[in-house]
Amino acid sequence: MTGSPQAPFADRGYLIIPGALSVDEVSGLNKAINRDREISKLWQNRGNGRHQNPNLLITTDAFDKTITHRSVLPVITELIGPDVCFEEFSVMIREPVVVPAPDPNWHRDTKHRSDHSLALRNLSVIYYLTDVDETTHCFSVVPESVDEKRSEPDGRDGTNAIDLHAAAGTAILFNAGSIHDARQRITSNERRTIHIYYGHRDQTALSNHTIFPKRLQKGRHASLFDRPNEVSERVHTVYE
Ligand SMILES: O=C(O)CCC(=O)C(=O)O
Repeated sequence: MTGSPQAPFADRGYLIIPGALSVDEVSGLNKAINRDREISKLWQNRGNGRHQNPNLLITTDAFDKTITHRSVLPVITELIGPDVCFEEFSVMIREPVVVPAPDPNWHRDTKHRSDHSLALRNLSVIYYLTDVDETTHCFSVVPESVDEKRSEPDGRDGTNAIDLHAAAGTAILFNAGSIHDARQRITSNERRTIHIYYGHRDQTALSNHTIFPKRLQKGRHASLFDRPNEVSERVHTVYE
């Protein structure tokens, strides 16, 4: 990406990186999802046609590169700071919808961090793995400036949400404290996405959704994984 990521983040709390993943990478990841769906019992049916697996990293290493990808990690590190750490990983599939699509359930995933220059407690990356436009489900987010975030807003009004349409391979980086949800549409297309969360090493873990595989704590980006959540610590102790 060109230009500093700070300005769009300060201004509206998100930015878009088109072509973050190549066509070949997208294709490889979709094949890995197809394989995983055949063998894994870790997929959760979350209702309304939403299927999600927060533990794909357990059954395959095919997604490791998306967490540390050269097109996003330097940007994430610049936004969060050098104490950035990994928090959570999942893959989501939203099925086609033939009946009137459910309304969005506007929400904020986390609080803000008022002592951070961008009020960032947690940052989320969404990779689109299928093309997303006005005929498909899309991710939708309410722009909110850093000054608004510093006042720790708690509202859940999605009236001003922006629908983000982009090609497969696009990465969306957003402040997880922003108001957002999926905008579901009547569509014959499945939408596939990867959702990754990052935070600060000095704060408590965001969740216990994802077990961190030990291999990630040994690689080139080991420091990103050196503040595991509680469930990962327990698993590592048991299987030491
Ligand atoms: O599916 C989407 O586009 C949004 C999902 C979401 O809101 C979330 O995971 O918190």
